[in-house]
Amino acid sequence: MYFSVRMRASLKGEHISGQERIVEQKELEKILIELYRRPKEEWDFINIKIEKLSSPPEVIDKALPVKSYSFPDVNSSWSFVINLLKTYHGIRKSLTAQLLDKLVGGLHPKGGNLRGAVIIDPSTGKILNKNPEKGIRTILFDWKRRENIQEVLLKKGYTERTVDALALATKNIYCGIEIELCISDDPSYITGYIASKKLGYIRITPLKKDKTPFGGRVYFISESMYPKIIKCLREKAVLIENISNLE
Ligand code: PML
Repeated sequence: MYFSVRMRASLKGEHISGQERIVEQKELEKILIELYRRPKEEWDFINIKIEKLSSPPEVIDKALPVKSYSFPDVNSSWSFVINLLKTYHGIRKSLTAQLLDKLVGGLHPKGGNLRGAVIIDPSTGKILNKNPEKGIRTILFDWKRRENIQEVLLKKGYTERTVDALALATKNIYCGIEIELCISDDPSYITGYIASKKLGYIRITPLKKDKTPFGGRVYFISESMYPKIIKCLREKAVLIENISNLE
């Protein structure tokens, strides 16, 4: 029997920390304490939600392969992303440039960050979210043996954010998202990534200037796939067994 456990913490209405876990019943109490202790910053609200899964999660053998690139400045990183998406996915350069600009300026139509992703059809540039003020969130994903994976990734110099983002991106691509583009909304975390089946998980530093309080996620999918993919992102529970090659 498996359970989904989700934690989110905030301070004065501002999101500060969140995490997704999928665990067996015997681990439940331990994980609840872990999640309760996870927010490093001060919070005034924490929500920990436990849900029994109606069927066992799908197991994905391997996460996306990881590569890391570092550039002297944000402009060079952006050119790299724009060229990569043009070469491998035929995405118009002007569309990627516009989305990168939006990410670092805040994706919410009324200003600020959007909880969840903006969904874009790459051929038209159209925003597919039914309610543009609500982002689409990927939920129900985790590593099968999170502690081992985390230990390996941290030893190799990756961060706890990579542990979570690599699992999330792996589920996204499994559900049929063509490309994910992510810039952290943490002002001090300037590494972001693009993920796709063709490219794997490509980490890029710096994708924004230090102290920029904005970021978020863009998912590229063709409009006809929208219902099927959103259902998978929200309803399909997946556990990832292992990491692929790391660079
Ligand atoms: C990485 O270091 O692999 C990139 C992680 C981006 C995380 C986005 C976030 O959680 O804010």
